Amino acid sequence: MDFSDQHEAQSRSLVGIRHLNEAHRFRPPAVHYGCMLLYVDANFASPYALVAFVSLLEKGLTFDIEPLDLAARANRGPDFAKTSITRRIPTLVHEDFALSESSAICEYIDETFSGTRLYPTDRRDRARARQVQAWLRSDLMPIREERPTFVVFCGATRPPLSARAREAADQLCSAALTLLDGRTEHLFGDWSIADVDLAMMLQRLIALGDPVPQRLIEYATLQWRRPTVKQWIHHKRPPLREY
Ligand SMILES: N[C@@H](CCC(=O)N[C@@H](CS)C(=O)NCC(=O)O)C(=O)O
Repeated sequence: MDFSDQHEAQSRSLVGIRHLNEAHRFRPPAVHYGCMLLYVDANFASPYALVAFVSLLEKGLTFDIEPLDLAARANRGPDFAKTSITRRIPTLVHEDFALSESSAICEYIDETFSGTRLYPTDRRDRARARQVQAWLRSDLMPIREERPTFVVFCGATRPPLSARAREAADQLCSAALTLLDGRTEHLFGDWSIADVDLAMMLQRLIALGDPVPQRLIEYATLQWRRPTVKQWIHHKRPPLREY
C-alpha cells in the first residue's frame, strides 16, 4: 500500500466516508503528515470553508475534500455528527483529530505545519488579525443576510441593500480603510489569512455593484488574484441550491 492508498484507507476508516473522487484531491504529498480531509459545502460558497481550504493550500498540504449538500441537511445526519461536534462546515479531519470553526482550523494549521505563515509573526499584528476574523464572524449581520456569498461564487442576485445593510456596509468600509491605512497590498505587510476574510466580506458588496471605495475594490481584487484563493473561486460547482 503506498502513501496515497494508506491515506485513503485512513480517511475512510476514520470518518466512514465514501471513496473520495480523484477530482477532489489536491497535490501529491511531499512529506508524510497523516491523512487530511476537509468537509466543505457542496456549492463551494461557504466563506468559512474558503479560509480553511486556502490555509491548507498555502501550506502546500495534500488533502481530500468531502462536499456536503447543506440544502439537503447532509451535515445533520448521524455520520457527520460522529465527526463534527457542532455539525458545521468547515470541519477538518487530521489523522484522528476533527476540528470545526474556521478560525480555529486556520490557527491549528498554522501551528502544525511549516510553509507560508497564515498569521503575522508580530504579536500585536497577530492579535489584530484574530480581531478582524472574530469581528467578521460576529458582526455585520445585515451584509451577511442580504449579500450571502452565493452572490460572489454562484451568480445569485439580490435586491438593493436595506438601510440597515447600507449602514453595516459603511461600517465595514470605514473599518477596512482604517485597517489598510499606510499599508499597500495586505493588512499586515505580508499576506495573512485575515486578508482573505476581509476581502471576502468586501466581495459580497462588490459582486452586485454596491458602493465600495476604489481603494477597497483594488484591495479585494488583488486578494482574489491569489492562486490559492483562485482555486476556490474556480472550483467546479453544481447548480445552486441555497441553504
Ligand atoms: N463560525 C463558524 C461558522 C460556520 C458556518 O456557519 N457554517 C455553515 C455553512 S457557511 C454551516 O455549517 N451551515 C449548516 C448548518 O449550520 O446546519 C466558522 O467560522 O466555521
